[in-house]
Amino acid sequence: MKIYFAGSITGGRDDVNVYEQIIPILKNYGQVLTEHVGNKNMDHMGEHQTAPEAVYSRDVAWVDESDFFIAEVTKPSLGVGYELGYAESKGKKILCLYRETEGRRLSSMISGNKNFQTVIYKDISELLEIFNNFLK
Ligand code: 6IA
Repeated sequence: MKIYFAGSITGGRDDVNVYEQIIPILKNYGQVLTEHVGNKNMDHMGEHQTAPEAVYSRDVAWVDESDFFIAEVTKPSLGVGYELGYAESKGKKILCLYRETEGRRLSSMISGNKNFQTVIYKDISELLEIFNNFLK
């Protein structure tokens, strides 16, 4: 089972600690194609050595070959939004994870899309049950 995990990179690395905790949990279910998203050494400037065209083609190919698409959407990211639309167009099974944040709201383009399963959580410990149900 191949899982594409999406999280903000250029959009800001505020939640990298969260991504870093989620990825090992997902690895219990299958292969996570995008482990670098949780890599603290990759800052908001991304992979400096890799050309944007190469990042784009590789990531799109990974979405194509993934069985499940999971996005942590608390920190808004253009790239994650694009990937979500792309994954939807490819008929992927999609889960969005969002932590309620005071003074902010999740975009209606995510919360209002019936093709996305959107889950609001407070603590990483809640995700196990969510993944058990989603990754069937
Ligand atoms: O717009 P963002 O950068 O926040 O988009 C993040 C999402 O796009 C993640 O889910 C990744 O799958 C993908 N992504 C964006 N940039 C990269 C990247 N390096 N390396 C890997 N995946 C990425 C960016 C390098 C660039 C600054 C030259």
